[in-house]
Amino acid sequence: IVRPFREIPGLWKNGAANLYNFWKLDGFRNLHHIMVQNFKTFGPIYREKIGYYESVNIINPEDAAIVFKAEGHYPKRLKVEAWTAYRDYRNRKYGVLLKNGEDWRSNRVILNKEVISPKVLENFVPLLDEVGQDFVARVHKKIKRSGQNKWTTDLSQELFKYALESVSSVLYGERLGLMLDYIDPEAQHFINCITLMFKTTSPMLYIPPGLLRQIGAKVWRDHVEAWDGIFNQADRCIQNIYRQLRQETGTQKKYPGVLPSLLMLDKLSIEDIKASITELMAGGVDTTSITLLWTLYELARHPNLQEELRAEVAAARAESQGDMLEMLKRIPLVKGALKETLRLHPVAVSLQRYIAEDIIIQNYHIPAGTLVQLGLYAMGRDPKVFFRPEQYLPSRWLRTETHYFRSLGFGFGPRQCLGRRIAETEMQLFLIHMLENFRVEKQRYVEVQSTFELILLPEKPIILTLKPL
Ligand code: HEM
Ligand code: 2DC
Repeated sequence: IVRPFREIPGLWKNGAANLYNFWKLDGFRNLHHIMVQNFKTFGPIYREKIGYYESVNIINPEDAAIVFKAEGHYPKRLKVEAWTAYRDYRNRKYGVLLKNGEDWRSNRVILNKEVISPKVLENFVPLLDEVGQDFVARVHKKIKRSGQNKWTTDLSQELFKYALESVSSVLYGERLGLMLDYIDPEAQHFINCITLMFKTTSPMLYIPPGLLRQIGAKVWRDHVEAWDGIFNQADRCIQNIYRQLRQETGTQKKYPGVLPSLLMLDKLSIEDIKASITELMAGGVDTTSITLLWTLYELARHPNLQEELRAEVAAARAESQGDMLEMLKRIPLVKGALKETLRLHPVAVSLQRYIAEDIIIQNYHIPAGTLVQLGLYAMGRDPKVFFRPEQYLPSRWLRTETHYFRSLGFGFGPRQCLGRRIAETEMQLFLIHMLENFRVEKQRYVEVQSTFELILLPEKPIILTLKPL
């Protein structure tokens, strides 16, 4: 017999009291650990209310499958109110990230063709490969300058620049020049604004931004400043391309980039294009760079695995004879490593959907309209889901274990990450070039945990040593 919704275990009766406890546990930075703890206490399903934010939480892949099958025609995830509040405040349009319903679908269909369909890969690969090569050249230079035949550093700033250079080259078909010694201070400001934007978002998941704005709270002011910086820089890039495009005559054969393609296609309004391009540019920095940093960290901790990956890359290089598109088809273990990184160190602590129809999970009835969250971080570390979850084993993605609804780092279905192809290609090319050029080592034995700043980040700097092969 199916049990009713109100019998789902958990703390959902007093949102204010729960928010207070959450704050005492430093939940703003520990959301991922709190979720793991809640699944331990309540089992594979629990209901929760923190402040005004109410949800049902699940951890099993089979239950995730039920949720995604009930996501309906217009899948909707948790509304990040801080982000919509900023746009409403500044009278800016929502892009694909924040749109919903038919407006979302019609924009997304057009963007899919230019950003995530398999056919765009051949356009992206040469652009991203060039950035990868430049990154490696930059590291070689740093090593030379050190005079020690190695470079020991916290790579995060370098990786932010790599990620922004990569996503910009694809979006605008142009280089920003961030792999050079002296970079545009505006670009550095943009990078800082994205980090600040994420950091100031997390408290506003639980405390309404409208309220914080009324009382003139610092987080709201910082958040506005951060988005202002992001939009100003994106506007400059977009205007620049727009101007060039109007001056150009005749058609070139070369792939012009996502933005020029969208402008020439003329299916979305300029305002819609601007809104989504800005989101893509902002979404393309911290996500891939942090995932790459975690991957290098894991490779430094597992030297034998690192050699295995290097061998795979060398073989792929030999077999594909310089054809990068071919090479990318021959590196399953590198791809497994990236999946393994996202399993243990996901960017998104959870995936969420407002379900479109009633469903039954763990024998509980859940009515249509409920916000259901899959605890992605908790699932990745659950021994019932992954054999020896504490081990970093890229080969688990090759065969043996079942993969059914287990590889969800980029979300699922028509609402999955729009930047997925860019992210995957950019990260694969990065690892190829790094493995071909350097050995990655780590100083001492230090465990680095995650901290939640809307996305999950390393709680302290990760210091790595790069040595030429
Ligand atoms: C959405 C993860 C990189 C742009 C998402 C979602 C996840 C995610 C989990 C929500 C999906 C869902 O609800 O099913 C990641 C990870 C990345 C990454 C793990 C890298 C390792 C990027 C990049 C871009 C980007 C590079 C831009 C170039 C977006 C956008 C959405 C999104 C625009 C919203 C799509 C929509 O609502 O239709 N991402 N992302 N992401 N991501 Fe990413
Ligand atoms: C954060 O409880 C935790 O890809 C919340 O590139 C639920 C939640 C909702 C939406 C998620 C967010 C979490 C994490 C960051 C995500 C976001 C949707 C898109 C965004 C996953 C899990 C991200 C990083 C985008 C950001 C693009 C933006 C900056 C323009």
